[in-house]
Amino acid sequence: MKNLSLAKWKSGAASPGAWINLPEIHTTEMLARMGCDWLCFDLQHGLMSFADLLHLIPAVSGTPATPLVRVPGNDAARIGQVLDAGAHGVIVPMVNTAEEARRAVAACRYPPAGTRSCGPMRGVMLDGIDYLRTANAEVACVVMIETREGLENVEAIAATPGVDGIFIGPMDLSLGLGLPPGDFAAPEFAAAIARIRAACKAAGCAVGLFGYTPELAGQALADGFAFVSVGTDIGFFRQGAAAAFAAAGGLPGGEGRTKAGGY
Ligand code: 3PY
Ligand code: MG
Repeated sequence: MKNLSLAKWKSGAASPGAWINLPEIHTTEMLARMGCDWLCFDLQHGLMSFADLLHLIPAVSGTPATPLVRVPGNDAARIGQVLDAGAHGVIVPMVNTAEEARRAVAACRYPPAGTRSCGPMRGVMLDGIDYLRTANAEVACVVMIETREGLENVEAIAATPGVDGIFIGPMDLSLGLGLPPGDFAAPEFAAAIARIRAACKAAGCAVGLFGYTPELAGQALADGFAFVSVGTDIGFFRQGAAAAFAAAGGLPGGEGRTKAGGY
């Protein structure tokens, strides 16, 4: 198994990705073929189940997009299941301490490096026994910093052996800092981002960001973030539909009744 996105994050090449919140095989496959470097299937907040994931990951096999999964929590059993289903990496939300980061890493690695149990259904189907030789180095373990406690411990979390990347959840982080939701211009928020970036740089781990708008995402990529989500399937649909109706003279009822924000 070769994780092309992880290699990019390490080399410093820009790695734009997209978030998948809907259990739709064909739109997922389309996005995977549009140049996304990676896709993240969201089992935490996305409108999909583990059973859906079993169909979504094969839909991107053979495309350039690396399949990642945001798991609902730091649960070794769930992390093992999504990796066995063919994810090349996990994004673990709400990691607050180095001990929690160690637990996430252990769940991603076979012994002696970790505690992952052996049963890689899709990995062995695609790569045979080679999967077991390569998985520990190629599976990406990404932990999310999105609370005040996580921020306070970010240096120790980033330095935890086996943490390949830190992904910033800007909405939870701004709420956790007591800022108005989405106030990404607040000085305290900017200072938090700078601290996380400095910790990642010192530890040599990649730093990623959930980009709430394509403009923020582009700025972050240009600014040196290793991996950034440019949008979500729901957001792309909403933005495309809004632009299409606007170009055709507007919606009969005005602007429409859905306000998905950055999601
Ligand atoms: C956040 O902004 O908190 C996220 O987790 C993005 O999905
Ligand atoms: Mg979050």
